[in-house]
Amino acid sequence: MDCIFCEIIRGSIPSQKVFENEAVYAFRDIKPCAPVHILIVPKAHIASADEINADNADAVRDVFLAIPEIAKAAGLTNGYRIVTNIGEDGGQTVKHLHFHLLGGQKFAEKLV
Ligand code: DGP
Repeated sequence: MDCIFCEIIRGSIPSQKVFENEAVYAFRDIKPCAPVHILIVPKAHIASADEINADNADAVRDVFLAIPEIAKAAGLTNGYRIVTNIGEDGGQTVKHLHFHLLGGQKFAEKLV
């Protein structure tokens, strides 16, 4: 399977890793949209949040357990935003479930 994030997790494509455990990998986004822009991905290949089910939901749990540690290590003591894009209308470009951790600024726009 051709998946750029699986290759990043394997190390065959280089990345600026900020966190790793047995289930989760986190690295700096190549096109940052904020002073801190980290991608947090489960190591298991899941195409998007639309593919989450009872058999693979642990991957999401593992990601969210890692988020506070990643945010703290990035110095985000005043809050941050987590975003996941899903499918065409959601603007997803990489078909491996990932969560954008955005911070280091106060976001002016509130989508929701
Ligand atoms: P999304 O549009 O939600 O699917 O986000 C995909 C993000 O992945 C986008 O912000 C750019 C980032 N990205 C794509 N290719 C690479 C890569 O090779 N390395 C890194 N670090 N980030 C990448």
